[in-house]
Amino acid sequence: MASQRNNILLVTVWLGFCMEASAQTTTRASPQPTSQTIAHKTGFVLVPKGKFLLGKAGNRMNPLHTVRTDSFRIAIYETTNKEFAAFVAATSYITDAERMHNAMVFLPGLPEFRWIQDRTAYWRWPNGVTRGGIQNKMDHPVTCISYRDIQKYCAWARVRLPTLDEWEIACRAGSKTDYFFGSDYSHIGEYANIWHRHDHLKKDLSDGYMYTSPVGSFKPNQWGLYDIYGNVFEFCTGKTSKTESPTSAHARGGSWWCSMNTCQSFNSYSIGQVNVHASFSNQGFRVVK
Ligand SMILES: [Ca+2]
Repeated sequence: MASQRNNILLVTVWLGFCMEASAQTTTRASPQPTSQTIAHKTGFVLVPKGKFLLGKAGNRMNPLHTVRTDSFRIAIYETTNKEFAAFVAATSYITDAERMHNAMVFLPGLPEFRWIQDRTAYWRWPNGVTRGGIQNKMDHPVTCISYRDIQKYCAWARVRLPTLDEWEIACRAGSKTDYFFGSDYSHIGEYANIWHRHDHLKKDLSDGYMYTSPVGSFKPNQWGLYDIYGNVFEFCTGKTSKTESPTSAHARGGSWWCSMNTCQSFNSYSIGQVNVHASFSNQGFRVVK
């Protein structure tokens, strides 16, 4: 019970950060690589080294800041159930949710910001065993995996998570606005699987998917990256302050659960926060190499 309370607190804190981050309104400028330098190779986009202005004026977790980065390649798609299944088949890895029975899931009808702990949920049953598995969802992003689980996957696959800055550089694709497609929120449904209803009391199937969608189901950003917003929150490495807890991890881009009235994190600057051992059915990842 204490664990459940802690997880509820975690999601509340995490989503609270999302709300705070997304409440800011100023835009920034950032230089962008030319389109000729962006090459698509075997599922990755090459981002050349450069100097970028990221963040948002007034945002506590992600203020305006300039970074210089080396080139990196970032996956076009979020990591899928099929890819994670290959990792588990090769290593017999047992995830945090399987060991700790602490996965948090969502059901329509819950008040805003409330999720429930389901001891049966883990990546093969991301919403609990009574709500179906991933048999027909192998091309969906893997969920119910923790930040610690992802470190093990990345070591096996010889990839890594993007840093907070790398993720934002790739997300923005040279854009200077709150969204890579501009400042008009009304276009979000073209690019992202999100929650379109005012609240979460009833199902929302208005874009075809209440939970996750197959990766690449919506339009990509300017650099050809799909599901940068929505579908699942994407874990990144790095901290937002020197005093941050070592048990804190960050994820970006919002998820299928996020609506304009709740977390709002389907944008280029918001940074979410969650415990490194927590598992949610709206959290996943995208890799870099
Ligand atoms: Ca949706």
